[in-house]
Amino acid sequence: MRESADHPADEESYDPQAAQERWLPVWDKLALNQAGSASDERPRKYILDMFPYPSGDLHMGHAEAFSIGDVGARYAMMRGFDVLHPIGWDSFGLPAENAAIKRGMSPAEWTYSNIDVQADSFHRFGISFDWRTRLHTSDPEYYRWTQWLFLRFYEKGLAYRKASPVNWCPNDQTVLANEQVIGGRCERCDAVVTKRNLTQWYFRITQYADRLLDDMVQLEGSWPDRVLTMQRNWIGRSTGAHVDFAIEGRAEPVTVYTTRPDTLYGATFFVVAADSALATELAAGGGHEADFAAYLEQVRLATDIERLATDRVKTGVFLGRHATNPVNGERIPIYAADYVLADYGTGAIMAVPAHDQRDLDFARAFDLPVVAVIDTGLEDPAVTGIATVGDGVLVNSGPYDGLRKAEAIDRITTDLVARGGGSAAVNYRLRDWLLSRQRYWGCPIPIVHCPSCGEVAVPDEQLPVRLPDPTTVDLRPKGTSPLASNPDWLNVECPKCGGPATRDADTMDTFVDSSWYYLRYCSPDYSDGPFDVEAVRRWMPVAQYTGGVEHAILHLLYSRFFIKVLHDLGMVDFIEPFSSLLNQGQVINQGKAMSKSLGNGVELQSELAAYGVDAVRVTILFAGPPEEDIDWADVSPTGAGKWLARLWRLSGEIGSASAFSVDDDGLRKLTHQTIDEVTRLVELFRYNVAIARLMSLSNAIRTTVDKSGAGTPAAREALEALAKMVSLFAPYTAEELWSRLGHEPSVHQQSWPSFDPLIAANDTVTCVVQVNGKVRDRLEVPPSIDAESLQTLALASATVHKALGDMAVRQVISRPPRLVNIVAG
Ligand code: ANZ
Ligand code: ZN
Repeated sequence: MRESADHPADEESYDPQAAQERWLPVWDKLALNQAGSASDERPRKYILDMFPYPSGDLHMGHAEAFSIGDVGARYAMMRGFDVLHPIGWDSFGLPAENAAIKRGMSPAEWTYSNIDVQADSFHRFGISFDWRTRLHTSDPEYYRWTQWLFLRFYEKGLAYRKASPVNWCPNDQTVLANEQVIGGRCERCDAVVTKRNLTQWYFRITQYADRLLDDMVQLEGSWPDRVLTMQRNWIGRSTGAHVDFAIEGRAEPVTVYTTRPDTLYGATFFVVAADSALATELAAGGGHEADFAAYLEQVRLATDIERLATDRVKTGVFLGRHATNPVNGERIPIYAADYVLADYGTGAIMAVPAHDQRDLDFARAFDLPVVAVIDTGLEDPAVTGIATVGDGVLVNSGPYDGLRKAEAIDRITTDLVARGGGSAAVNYRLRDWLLSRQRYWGCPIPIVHCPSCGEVAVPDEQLPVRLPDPTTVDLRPKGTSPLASNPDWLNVECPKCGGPATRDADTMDTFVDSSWYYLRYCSPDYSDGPFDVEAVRRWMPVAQYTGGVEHAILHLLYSRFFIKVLHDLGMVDFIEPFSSLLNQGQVINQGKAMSKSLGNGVELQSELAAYGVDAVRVTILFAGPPEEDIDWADVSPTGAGKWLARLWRLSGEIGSASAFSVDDDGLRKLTHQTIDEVTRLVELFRYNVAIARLMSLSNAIRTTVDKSGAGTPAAREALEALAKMVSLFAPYTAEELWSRLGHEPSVHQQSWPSFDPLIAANDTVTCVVQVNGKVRDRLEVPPSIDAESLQTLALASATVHKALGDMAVRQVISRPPRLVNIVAG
């Protein structure tokens, strides 16, 4: 960036901290950013950021995510939209409880003091929130409605209890959802996760599997493709058939789920999940009971992820029993093994070693026959040890020989159905949502267990079921809910019969809280329901949702599920909550995620203290497209600060000069071209390029001021437009400019600058950008562009970014207006 030798002293005179002190109280008084009322006639736009978890003060990741969201919100406001840009906290959760135990304070104290710190930081960071929306999911006024919603799900049969083997963290002493188990370990504490048989609450999300998949067509193009793919894979719909296998010595056949009924003639053995009830039943009387019992012990220690790993040595036990292959009458042995899961499909499979790698590995380990039934043109799997999974022609398959795979699937399924031995079937990888947690700091489940009435819902008028005072319960993890340790809280009258009963002592997964918070924001103080249906109708669905890709699966899937249920309950009239989604990248340092152990952490607060809010925001937004990671080692908050100081200096010169009559048509042209470009770039989320354009405009203003004087009307026009556009990225500096140009606050109440196509109409020239001699981009630029602006634009180009990859820029040769050559290596 350009150094201005003529005004060296002025650089120090812009004090960004003083600007913050000056404008924050003014903005508070003006009550900016408040969403309009029901009678507001402007078109509405709901801009949402994933709400924070109050783990401590804000960090660089928050700064990035919220800066990005803020640009969208501010832009919409300036474009005349009535904008809802709310803030709240996802304030229940295990870390608060663990921290509280460690520090000997209550989870509420820890949580709410962190929230206060974060709220204060957000306020100073200048994010355009409507603070009236502020909510905390751990407030009784909020969780009352989480409980109310749970009861509506319960009434619909969508919340139920069942006993099943669940993931158990022996350290945190709590159940974990599958997705909280990473590589067999607890996501939070890294302890090795085990299995336990427990009675737990579930939401029947599987009932919505098809709609969760099919409604994604609405999101195509406005959600990142990779998120849609992750959701699809998570739901994991597959189609195939159910096939019945007769079992010797058992009256009833056992059904298997297969996606490949065409391979039935190649089924040479049969496998049941070792931890299924069926395995225990079949093992009894088979003569291998002891082996089975020992094996089962070992299986209980493994997680599903380990069990399904293809590269794992296959283990299992023969149960001493046999099944009959329904198509050729062959007698095949039955094994129990852990690579078959108890809760997928039917928990039993026909094993086709020639065409399924896991079956083949098992067959080789146990010396079982391998019969290829699809000729794929590849070598015999029995010899190579590599199962052939592709298309081909049926062989060794009796009447079906010669058919192709797809045709064979149809024909064999039809024939099975005709004989009453099977049916077409659809299966999902998605499981029901396990929502109970055996911890204190969460939303209590509003159910009472009565010895005579069974499960009884707490009546709506008795909500919320409040958490007991933390000092009256034993918070230490012990495998049962801490809530159960307080008899005064636990023992209640049954709401139905009045007899002695006990409360359900589990609390809800915090993903329940976050599945509907965005609805509450529409009417945060509403007391007749979780949300005012009319307010939700006005604001929802969310126009722009910004947040981390770590929430690509669960939070988004659960929120989508909630909306579909609420739609079926007649409470909302749309079926997808978030019309458009943006996943920001991460802030990293020296090529690696920031971590304590690497010592490469960058503290947001110290960056803010050193450079001011605006320089940090501009640095983040200028670093690259919002989806990409930002390496803090590669960016320059100093450079951003210097640019802002230069703008500030221009505003002093232009603001105090009296206007002349001479003008500068070239600058006027550039101003209007810049407005046009920046408008388009902001709408495409190309904030970095937009900033680059604003930098070139500021260079041009400086040139005009130095050449023709600060009183040139075009210079004022340019800087006024610039102040408005910069307000998206650097709200304090923009306000300084606006006021030094002689206007009342606030620039944040101004409309987006208007663009005059007649003034902008121009002979632009095409500039070629090369990286190491290869053309990577073509830019339309004004013929009068200076070398430095051209270089900035070239370096901000997305295709140049991509071409550079990990290479460092060694030299930039900028030959305005037609060529930029970047040397990198
Ligand atoms: C025979 C077969 C032959 C299979 C073949 C595959 C290839 P997706 O697509 O994931 O739904 N399977 C069924 N239930 C299972 C369980 N509980 N645990 C582990 N594996 C199970 O996979 C369905 C396929 O996975 C089924 O089709 C079954 O193996 C296996 F050449 O049946 B297949
Ligand atoms: Zn009762």
